[in-house]
This record gives sequence, structure tokens and C-alpha cells, in this order.
Amino acid sequence: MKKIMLAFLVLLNTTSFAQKIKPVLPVPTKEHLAWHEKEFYLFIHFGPNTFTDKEWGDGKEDPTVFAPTQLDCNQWVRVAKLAGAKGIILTAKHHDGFSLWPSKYSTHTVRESKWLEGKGDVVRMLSDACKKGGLEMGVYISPWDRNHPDYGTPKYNDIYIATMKELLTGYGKFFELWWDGANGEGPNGKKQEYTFRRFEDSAFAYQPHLMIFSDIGPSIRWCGNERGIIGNTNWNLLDTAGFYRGHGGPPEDTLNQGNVNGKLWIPAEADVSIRPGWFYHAKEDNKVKSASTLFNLFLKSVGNGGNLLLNVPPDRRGLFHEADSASLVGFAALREKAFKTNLLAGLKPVVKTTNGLPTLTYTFSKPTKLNAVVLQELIEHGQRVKSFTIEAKEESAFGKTNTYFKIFDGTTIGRKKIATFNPITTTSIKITITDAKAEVLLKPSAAHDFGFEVKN
Ligand code: FUL
Repeated sequence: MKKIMLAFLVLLNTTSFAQKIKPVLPVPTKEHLAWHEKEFYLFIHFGPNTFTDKEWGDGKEDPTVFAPTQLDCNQWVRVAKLAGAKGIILTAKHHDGFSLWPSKYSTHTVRESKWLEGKGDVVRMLSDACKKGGLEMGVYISPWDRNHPDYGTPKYNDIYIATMKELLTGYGKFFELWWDGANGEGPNGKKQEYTFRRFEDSAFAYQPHLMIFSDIGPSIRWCGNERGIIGNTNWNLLDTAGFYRGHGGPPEDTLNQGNVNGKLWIPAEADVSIRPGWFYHAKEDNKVKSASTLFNLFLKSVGNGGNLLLNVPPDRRGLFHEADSASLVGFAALREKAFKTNLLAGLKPVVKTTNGLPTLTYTFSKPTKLNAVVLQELIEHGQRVKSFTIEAKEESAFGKTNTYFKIFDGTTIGRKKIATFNPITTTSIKITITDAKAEVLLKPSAAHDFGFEVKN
């Protein structure tokens, strides 16, 4: 049996070749594939907490505290685009229950504020700005509601569904719906028994192409931490049987790495804030993550096969703060510099198969400096690679021109693996798949010299 099928072969004869490929189940949906391609998008936490200096509002705040002076969603979109983000997910409703749109199911909304004389709608403004700027939009609608008088009663589940309907049918297409796991007491001291299955069915009925995030999916999983770090080993697969949202999910390291033989395709998303808090606090203006910290987070999330959801909280003006914008622009410049030149472009690897596992050898025309190799599987046919190594040919300093030394020991590849190592100058690199579930299907590899240091 021919155990290796490389992407360049697939690309030569896509249809007939693709038909012969036996998938390794589960495989991603086409919505998953489109989501994977987004890689990086922004999160926006904005609401009364921005003005009360809190992280979790109690739902009793006077709605008139919400008083941005220069709110401009076009500025958010402009900066997001400069940062190279593909979309924006907005906290349409956080735990305080305050709705950033004039919901008819709540009395704690922008309508009750004095902002734009109660006629404003942040969801509408952002959705218009995203459409104009060519970004996709998503919404965070907190199930936990510390304001709604019916929270803690079965009626609230219907209200939550009606609230979702208002958003999901009133503003055009959203790419993602975000459910955080928090489930505390409401105003009457009771916790809610959520009917998540109904929530899910309703959301998909309103927007069939939606990707729904929660700690355990159904579409995307939490990566198990809020530091933006997905496991070096990262299976896009997860077993959710026996776990219920809000009642304890799998252990955090399982969320971080997935399950090697998981039954469902539920990839990891890394949510992390550019500042210590999720909401804006002036005292954190000097704690904004630097461009190079963001770049390292990119390596630990997108570079480990997941997506990066980076929170940038607007300030009390309703604008991204200058410090945040500067980091974001610097972050984009580092990505541009790092990935601009593919040192393997135009090089055809020599492919050898040992025990059914491929080794790809690339030979440079002259000694070449590099500190990263990017590998990708054709995940539409399932995730397969369990481990691999990268070796580089020794410089001829000791006359041993034919020896290779190991520069990277890897596990999964999945949608993308950005393997980084201390810079080396070499004439040849060898990528060996050392274990895989089935035939290995790789896209063409890339190698780079970032030209700056990264934390390995
Ligand atoms: C958590 C929330 O409790 C935080 O306030 C924040 O929104 C974070 C992204 O999700 O569950």
C-alpha cells in the first residue's frame, strides 16, 4: 500500500486523487475549515464595566454609567485590519446583563443610558463597520445574567433564546457565537439550569453556518486557559460524552491538547487579553502586552494549530487606546517580517518512505539561515500526524558534511505547526514523520528566518 500522499501530488490532480483518499474520522465541516483559515481575530469587552472599573458588574449599575464620549466602531475595525485580524467578537451582553443593543427583553440596555439620547446601538454600529471594512463579526451573549429578574427560573431560558434570536436574526451573518462558562447567581439569589441543547438548536436554526464556542463546543472548544497557550500536542478532536456545559468540562489539560482518538472535531481557540483584565482599566495602560509578546502568543496558538482570539478593550472614549493600537500594529509588522520569505519556495523535496512514514529532504543551493519551519496537514481528510522530527545538515566545519543533527522534536501538526528553534545555517533540512494514524497528507512546507529572537 502506498502510505504517503503529499499535497503537491494532490494539487496536481485534485479531484480524481482526492476521491481516492480514505478519511480519518472525524473530519472538519466546511464551516470548521473556513474558521481554521481565520487564524486570528479580536475580542472586544465593552460595557458598564469600562466605566465602573470592574471586571464583573453585578447588574445593579445605573445604566447611565455607560457614557462613551467618542465611540467609533470604524476605529476598532481600522486598527483590527492594520493588525491583520479577520474579525471581531463583541460582548453584546456580559454577566451584568447590560445589552449593547436596545433589546426588548431587557430593561438594562443602551436604551436606558444617555449615550446618543438612548438611541444608540453598538451591535449595529460594529456590524455596519465590519461590513464596510470587510471583517466578519461574532457575538458573546452571556447566559449568566445578574440583572434579569427571571434569571434562575425556567422562563429565563425562553428569554435567553428570544434574546439570541433578536441578535442572530437582526444584524446579518455572524461567524461565531461565544458562550463563556460562568454560571453564578442572579438577582434573586438563584442559579440557572440552562437548557443548552435548546439554546444550541435555536442558534443553529437562526444561523446554520454559525460556529459556537464553549468550553466543550459544539463547534469550537476552550483551550483550557486564558493565557493564549494551546498545547504543543493539539488534537482537533474531543470527547464530550458525560460532560455538560456549566457543570464541569474535561480537565484543562485535555482541553489544551484534545483527545488523540476523540469522536468529534472540536478545535481549540485561545482567548487572551492584550491587558491583564478583559475590560479597560486606565491603571493598566502601562501593562499592554508588547508586539513581541503577542507574536509569541501567536506561535503558541496559531502555531500549535488553533486560533487566536485576542481581546482589545476600548477605553471610556469608546476607542482603542493608543498603547493597544501601537502593540497591534507592531504585532502585524513582526508577522509580516517573520513569514515574508519562504526559504523552501521553489525547492522540491526528495521524499523517501520508511515503514510507511515519509521523510522529506530539502536541499538549499547555498548555506541558508533559518529559525522556523511551518508544516500543515490537509485536515479536511482528518488529523493524522502523531510525531515528527526536523534535522539540519551539519556545517562542514569538522569535515562531516553529511551528518544531520536534530533541531526539533514535534508531536502533532494538524492545521498548522510553526516549529521554531535557535537560528541555524544549513544546506539541507530533513522532515521525518515518525508516527501517524494513517497516510500522511501534507501541504507544501515553508521555512523562515524571522530575523529576530523568539522564546522557544
Ligand atoms: C469568562 C468571563 O467570566 C470573563 O469575564 C471574560 O468574559 C472571559 C472571556 O470569559 O468566562
